[in-house]
Amino acid sequence: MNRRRFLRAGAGALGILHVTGGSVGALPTDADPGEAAATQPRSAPAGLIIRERQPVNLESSFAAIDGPMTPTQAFYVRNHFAMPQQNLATWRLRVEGEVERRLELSYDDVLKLPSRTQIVTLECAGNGRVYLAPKAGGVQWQLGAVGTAEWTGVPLAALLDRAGIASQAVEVLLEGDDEGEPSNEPRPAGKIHFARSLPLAKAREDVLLAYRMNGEQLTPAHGFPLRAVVPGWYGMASVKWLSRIVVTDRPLNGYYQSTDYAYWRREAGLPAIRTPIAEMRVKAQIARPALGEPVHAGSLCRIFGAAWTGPDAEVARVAVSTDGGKTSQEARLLGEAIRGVWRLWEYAWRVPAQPGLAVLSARATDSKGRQQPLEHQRDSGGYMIHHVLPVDVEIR
Ligand SMILES: Nc1nc2c(c(=O)[nH]1)N[C@H]1C(S)=C(S)[C@@H](COP(=O)(O)O)O[C@H]1N2
Ligand SMILES: [Mo]
Repeated sequence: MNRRRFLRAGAGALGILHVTGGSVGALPTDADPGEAAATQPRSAPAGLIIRERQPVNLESSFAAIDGPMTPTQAFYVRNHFAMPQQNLATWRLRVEGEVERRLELSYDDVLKLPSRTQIVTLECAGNGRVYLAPKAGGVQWQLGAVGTAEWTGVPLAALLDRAGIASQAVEVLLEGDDEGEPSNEPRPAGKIHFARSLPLAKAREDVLLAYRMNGEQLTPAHGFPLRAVVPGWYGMASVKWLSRIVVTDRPLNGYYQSTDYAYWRREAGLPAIRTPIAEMRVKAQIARPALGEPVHAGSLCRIFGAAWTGPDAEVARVAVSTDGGKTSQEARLLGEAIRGVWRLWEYAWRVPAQPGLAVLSARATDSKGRQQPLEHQRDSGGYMIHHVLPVDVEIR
């Protein structure tokens, strides 16, 4: 399915349901407009909320989504360190380790390779962290550390083929050019680069090394000149400012897949295996009405949002509840299912005639039968937050 059809499908479907009497025309641009206003300096890029200044961490307003694609200037930014200066004249991408031929490519060399264009949704593994109780450390994201863009670049598989993978290869390490001192213990001494390792099978399957985002040159914040895009995996795998690829003959256990971006997998009921976070978990988010947003008594209110899951499945259904989870109804899935891409959905809610509070929730199930849990799984720490999040709205 091409981009134009995808865009038309999403945008067209969004226009079908006409809401009368609701407050859709006067929506806040963030789930927590008060806080957004307080933390938004004049220099903030339009449509983004500052979560951290140094390093820069910005989230988009999930309540403001109005179609399947996230414009680049509204796409969340997640940085662990200061953004590295990149000089195209001296920039090189190195491919080394368990390969037959080491490669060293200039930016022009990369642009000359056969390219592919693909729509992919990225979600930060910490998206939704602010809603955890007890609180988890880290950037306090609301719903906006997720977005969907069209990426153009070189398939990682093509580069690996050029280099020639040795038979003993098992993982592919992607290293970014940014560096700094990580914060969580245990940690290595001094500065390290942001880096993540992928199993060889995933690296060869569908990973893209992108230099364009939404039809334009990749911006510095999103990894210029080159970044990985790993479909269906949480965002930490999509290494920005990519400068080195190392093929390894054993699984790596780097800081960003053991201390950080890892969780406790249980074996015989025991939290036994520290496991790197990988595939996205099935999840639906309500964009509108936003938290605390008033809706008109007796009106027809359009509840809508997006849902996504891991790379091996599609969103099969989204069940919407307007009574705190007692009963639920099927939402209508919009557009077409594309693996690795979120799917917008909507539900026409007849708002009760009596003023009061209503508790809305959405619960997604994917084509592999996986369903969102009702509670956060504590072994995941502050990551993979995909439990059902009720949204309180006021009926006026
Ligand atoms: N080099 C580098 N790559 C990185 C990061 C980083 O800090 N440095 N952050 C990762 C994380 S945690 C996420 S969620 C995504 C965010 O991509 P974005 O900033 O383009 O939205 O980039 C990933 N790639
Ligand atoms: Mo992330």
